[in-house]
Amino acid sequence: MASHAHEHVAHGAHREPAPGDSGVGLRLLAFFLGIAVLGLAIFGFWAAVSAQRARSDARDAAAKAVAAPATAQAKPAGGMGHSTTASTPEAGSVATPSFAGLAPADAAEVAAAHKAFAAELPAVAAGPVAHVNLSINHEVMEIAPGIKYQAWSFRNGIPGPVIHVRQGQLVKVTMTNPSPMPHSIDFHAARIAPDKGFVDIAPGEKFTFQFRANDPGVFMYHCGTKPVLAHIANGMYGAIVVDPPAGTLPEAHHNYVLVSSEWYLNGPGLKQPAALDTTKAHQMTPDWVTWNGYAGQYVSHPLEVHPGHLARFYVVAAGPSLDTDFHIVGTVLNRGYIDGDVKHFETNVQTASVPAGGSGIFDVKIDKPGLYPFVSHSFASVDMGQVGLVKVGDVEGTMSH
Ligand SMILES: [Cu+2]
Repeated sequence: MASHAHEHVAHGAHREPAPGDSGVGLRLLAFFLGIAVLGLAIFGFWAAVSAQRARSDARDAAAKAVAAPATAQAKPAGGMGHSTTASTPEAGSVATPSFAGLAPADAAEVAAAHKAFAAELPAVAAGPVAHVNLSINHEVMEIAPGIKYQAWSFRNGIPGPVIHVRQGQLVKVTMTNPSPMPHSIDFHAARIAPDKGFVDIAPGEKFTFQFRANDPGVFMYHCGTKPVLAHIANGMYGAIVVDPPAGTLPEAHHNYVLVSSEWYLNGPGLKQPAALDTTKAHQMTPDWVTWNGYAGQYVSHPLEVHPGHLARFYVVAAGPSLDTDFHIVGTVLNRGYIDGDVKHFETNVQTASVPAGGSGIFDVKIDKPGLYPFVSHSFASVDMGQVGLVKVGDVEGTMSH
């Protein structure tokens, strides 16, 4: 009975038209169609005017670019480097050509001699407080065999040092800035007012702040000084691993940290160091894409794993702008802790999306000895250097340490 009453009310509420209402319905329809036609006419007029305007803007921009190509390119950073960091390049600026894949004649020897960034997760900080000391550097770094870049870093190397702490530990960060411009540090692992913790540190100054690492997982840290795009693109990023209590994750035999990032060059970087091409960075058309800051370094120096042992990969996509589609060729990831959420995981993952500014923890056991490439399955990134090898067991076929 109650249901009948309900039905009745519902019916009334919907006001379905009675047969005699059809004339009213048609008039309403005609009215709304009339409004729609008028709207389309107005939109059409607006679109035509906009297109006309866009064409004329494009002509102006093209004329400017042709007239003054020199202003369109970022200048080498040199001392201050401010000229390379404009967040908004001049309207109509054009990117330098692609320098992807350039290599000197002795690239293979250079790659073999390069000391690979240590991907092994360092030991966890002991005691109740984890002290993190960072000193900003402006320095020329190699980002691919024979390719030099005017980089900014947190401590002699790109990415910055891997920080490894326990959940609940206090992280005390001391940062000095001997460089000629302001820098800062933004920890994605921290819950802290950014205007208190992530402040700009002036040249010559020292700054200390602390936060409690209450959220377990793996997180990005980076310089947050404007323009952030330039500070990240120049190398100011790293990873912090916050261990959950023992037993939360299965015990892994191998722990590797991989930070992906892309590089936008205003020159080849072969003879002279390249610097940032802001236009390329805006267009997200990198020249190089890397694991731990150097193209292909784990092809010549593979990450070693024992057959059948659990290997864990902590992956952070530093960007500044591209995501990483983590994939290991020849296997399936047993578990994917998406964005480093240690409480939940997906099983049997072929490719895991790691967003720029995000992360993932990936567990895999590989039984059969061999060489297994790890990539971002966005294959343009592979061509630009984002490939390494997992060497399972004692196998031949690549250069060793
Ligand atoms: Cu910075």
